[in-house]
Amino acid sequence: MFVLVLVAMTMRGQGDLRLNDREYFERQGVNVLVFSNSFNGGFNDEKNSGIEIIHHGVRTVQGGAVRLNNTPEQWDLVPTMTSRKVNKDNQSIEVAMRYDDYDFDSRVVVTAKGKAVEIAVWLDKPVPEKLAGEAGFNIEFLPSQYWLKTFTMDGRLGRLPRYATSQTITRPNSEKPRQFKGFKTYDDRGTDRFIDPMPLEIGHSITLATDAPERMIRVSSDDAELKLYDGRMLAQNGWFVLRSVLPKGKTGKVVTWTVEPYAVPGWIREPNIGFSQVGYIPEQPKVAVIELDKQDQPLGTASLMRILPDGTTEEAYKGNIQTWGPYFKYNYVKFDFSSVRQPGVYYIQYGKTRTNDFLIDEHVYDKITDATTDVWVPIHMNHMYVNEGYRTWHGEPFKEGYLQAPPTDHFDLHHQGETTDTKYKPYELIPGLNIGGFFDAGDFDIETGSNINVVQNFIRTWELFKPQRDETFVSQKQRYVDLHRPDGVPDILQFIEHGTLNLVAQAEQIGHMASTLSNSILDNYHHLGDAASITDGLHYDPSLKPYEVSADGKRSGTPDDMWAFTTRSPQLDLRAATMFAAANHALKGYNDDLAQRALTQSKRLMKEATELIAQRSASKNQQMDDDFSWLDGFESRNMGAKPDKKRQKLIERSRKNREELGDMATNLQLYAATQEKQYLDNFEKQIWDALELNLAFEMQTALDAVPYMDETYKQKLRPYVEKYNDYIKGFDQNNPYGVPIGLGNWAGVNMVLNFGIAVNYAHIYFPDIVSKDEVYRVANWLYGCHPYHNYSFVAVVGAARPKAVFYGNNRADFSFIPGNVAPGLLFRKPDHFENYDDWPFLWGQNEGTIAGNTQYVIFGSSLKNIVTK
Ligand SMILES: [Ca+2]
Ligand SMILES: [Ca+2]
Ligand SMILES: [Ca+2]
Repeated sequence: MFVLVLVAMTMRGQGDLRLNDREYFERQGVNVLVFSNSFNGGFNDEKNSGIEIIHHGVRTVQGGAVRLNNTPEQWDLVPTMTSRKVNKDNQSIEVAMRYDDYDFDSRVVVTAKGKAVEIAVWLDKPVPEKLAGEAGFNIEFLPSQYWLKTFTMDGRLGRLPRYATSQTITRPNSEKPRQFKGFKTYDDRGTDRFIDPMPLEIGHSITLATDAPERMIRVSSDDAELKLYDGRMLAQNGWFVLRSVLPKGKTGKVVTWTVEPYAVPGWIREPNIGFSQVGYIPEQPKVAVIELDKQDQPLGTASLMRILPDGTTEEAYKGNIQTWGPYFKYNYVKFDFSSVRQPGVYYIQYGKTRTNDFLIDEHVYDKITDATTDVWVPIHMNHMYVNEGYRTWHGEPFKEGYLQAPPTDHFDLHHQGETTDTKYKPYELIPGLNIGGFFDAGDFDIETGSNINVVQNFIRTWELFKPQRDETFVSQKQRYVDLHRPDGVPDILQFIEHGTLNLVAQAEQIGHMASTLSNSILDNYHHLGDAASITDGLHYDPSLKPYEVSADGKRSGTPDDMWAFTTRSPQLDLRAATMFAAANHALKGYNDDLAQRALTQSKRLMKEATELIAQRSASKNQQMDDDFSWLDGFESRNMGAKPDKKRQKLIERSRKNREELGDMATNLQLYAATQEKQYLDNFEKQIWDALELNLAFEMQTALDAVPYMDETYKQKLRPYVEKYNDYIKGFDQNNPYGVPIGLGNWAGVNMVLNFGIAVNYAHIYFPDIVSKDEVYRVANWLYGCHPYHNYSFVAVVGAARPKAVFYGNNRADFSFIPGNVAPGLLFRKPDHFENYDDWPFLWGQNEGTIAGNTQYVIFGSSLKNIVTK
């Protein structure tokens, strides 16, 4: 038996695709994943699911599934995976998927066949009549890795286009498969027809990237026609699509493909040397983390090379490589060159791999917040015209204001409940909301929760560090912002004012906080371009025909006005109350009128929300807490084992205290604003339980209180900070990079930034417990010491190699807005980290948000403060 097995093993080709322990097909250079990541439906097609191929380290293929469109867009229907069976004996994975909207089931079986996989689609019942000719098996290829590459289809040569310029037809809307919740991604301009792309090529055997071995892949089918499409014809974030339409009236094995990704013989992934692209100050720890292919043999040493002023180089330091070990799919080693302190220009040489150069210098962190505050933030100011030199970033958006949302569902995870909770009728204009506020990064709505965070983040920066920087002209009267034009007012104060203006208007006009001020129609939600052209600036008048304008030029029949989603959430009101109290404090002496309005709303909302929370059932509160935790990126909050009895008691007491006394962070801010001692007492009655319950999460609030408290408080906090220091150091064992790494569908820079800010504050107030060396952990990670590549996640001044593309509102230009902070590394199950730097469109890895980027301002300001001391 043993001999037979041995023979069988040797007969199986060296380097054939085989199912591994993580349930995907693997050979060196090729991973074929079959629904390790399934379509989750949140934002529908996120280009992250189905059958995926990681080809020589890059995820170049995804979306393998039965789909209902030639080139599916986001918001086209995605299948639900109803079962997934891994069969090691057959070397196959079978996935069943279903479209509930059409009562349509199918199965896909992927089987290893030598260096290829066979993909077969099985039907137990024929394709439903309504989908005949529409349902097909698709896979999608990453445009930025395939454009300008050659291909052959049945021997005919071609080159994949850099630009979307293939042919299309239009068809009646009645033939279009339903989109997500019945929304429409397109404005058909009254034609009642949708656009359908035509194939670039049709045949039975295609080889893509014949000129690039690392991307070369062959797909053939005897029983079905292969059609190649360009998904960018409908949407800038589309991919190249290869598909076979499922035959009508047939059951059984209806489509069979053979897919063979080419593997470069002897290929080993190039080491990824993670280091800070911003550089290092002389005294700080300097440790590069080197990510290695598991087939790679670690070297014994690496060198730090110095570039001399005459252009020659010398070896500044040679040191041993230390092993960290495996983490997910790669192996990690470290190179510590902390002993090098001489200012200069350096690079790291590890075997044949040489990094780009970086600085060691006293001043490397001096400008780390400038691009964010001078450029990124002002560009995201809503309801303003924003100019920079010769360029207009956007005109004044949403001049027609916001209408009361009717009870409705939404495409950006908002919904308006049964009642509006306001005095306004559905579609009625709510006056005064088109003022202030910040765009939600990749889209142009006002997410109230994020805007609250923005104002709070600026206030924290202002109160602690008082940055006087003035590089921005802001005129609320002219509704005009001009970059790089000082106007005598510190920019941070103007940003606090701008955010507060919108939020106070919400509280005053609506009576409580709106969950969001957002698009009413999907076809302008995905807008890319000038924000001022999203709506027509005219009030919607349903008595006019679509696209018709009234004689006085003030109203139109185009239903494009934005909506206010007003379902009342006392939790959100509480958060607003906290922020308003702080805003009062910050704005006093600069804009006294706004400061007073903020305080009035703070006290009212605090009282009403606390009463409302007490009224509503505990289970409902929990539900809402969960809803908001997603927005904040605080998923970790709800993680952990089922609480024991003692913990359960603590939770009960905390909830009761919160109901009676109000949120503790709110109380702290109210104290800061009013100096009324009762707020401080309310805070102190809650903070210790909170620290017992969730030290990592609550440490920041505890530290925020230090400036207002006496020495006794600080002494009582000491043991918690000691525990927190253990928590910080624990990350050295958790992963090679020493920071919390998120594994969610959003890459989680918020979590890393929260951690970084808390560490910085802990060091500022307790330098004898949390040492200065700890404050560089998050800086290193952000500026390039992380998996996948070593580019700075922040488009920061000083970085030698910042990321080149972000999911900002200019993403269709494959560009970015200076100062942006990417979420970072997107984790794809079961073991792949990713951050595309040639493809901006995946929000989970490349979208900088207003909350995250202003958190970064606090982080950067506190780091600068520590370093320059
Ligand atoms: Ca949004
Ligand atoms: Ca200014
Ligand atoms: Ca309008």
